[in-house]
Amino acid sequence: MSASHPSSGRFLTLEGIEGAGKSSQMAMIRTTLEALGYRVVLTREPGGAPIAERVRQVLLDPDNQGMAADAELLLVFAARAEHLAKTIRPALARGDWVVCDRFTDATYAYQGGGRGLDPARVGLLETFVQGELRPDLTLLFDLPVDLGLARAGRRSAPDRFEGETRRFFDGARANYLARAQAEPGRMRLIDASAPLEAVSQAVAAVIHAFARQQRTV
Ligand code: Z5A
Repeated sequence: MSASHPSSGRFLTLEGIEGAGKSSQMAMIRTTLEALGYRVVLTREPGGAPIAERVRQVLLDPDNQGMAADAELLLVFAARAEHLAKTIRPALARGDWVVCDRFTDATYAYQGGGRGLDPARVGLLETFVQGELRPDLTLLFDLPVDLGLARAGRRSAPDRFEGETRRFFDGARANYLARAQAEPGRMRLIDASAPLEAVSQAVAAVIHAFARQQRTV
């Protein structure tokens, strides 16, 4: 039983800067966990529930370039409140394992490290919206900013975040790395600059070790 929520489900999150390769690993993580006998819900932020997906559109729309940083922070948490209520908490209560592409570490990294907002304000909203709920395991996909941006740039037209400065992404990466150093039990670093197959192997190893650990507690 996790200390972070009163259910038998587990809450796993994937984090990293733009183009780190998180989304590319989601299907493999599902397959790995299902093979171990768990029911799995894959989801993402911002989004993961119908109204939260609409908030995501507002957040990512490049036409909203002038959005105030505080408005962005509040929209991120509004979407998260909806996502928690409609998707994450019900799944954990059923005993499912939830795997979420980004969660509140991204808010510390992007709105804190990137935009320069006071992390104490992020912390206030984190407690308000989540209560005691925190991820049980977080995989941080780390790679140099230039490599991540180059990978992301090979895809579709840039969204509102992809148009940000190099300094913004440097701040986000530094914040992620500092958080991983501060919480080594929860956050595991993955070398995301490695080839896809090597990243998949590293991720699978972490997932297997975590699942083994859960069976012994
Ligand atoms: N945001 C925020 O500000 N605050 C918050 O609290 C939250 C989010 C929750 C969501 O956009 C934006 O919201 C995000 C932060 C902000 N913006 N930024 N930056 P999103 O969901 O569209 O973006 P994303 O999460 O960054 O997804 P992404 O760019 O798609 O990154 P990814 O999922 O980590 O990468 P990927 O799609 O798996 O891979 C990218 C490309 O690289 C793709 O072509 C792959 O085939 C390729 N790839 C993947 N792995 C490899 C390896 N190992 N080698 C070579 N090529 C690879």
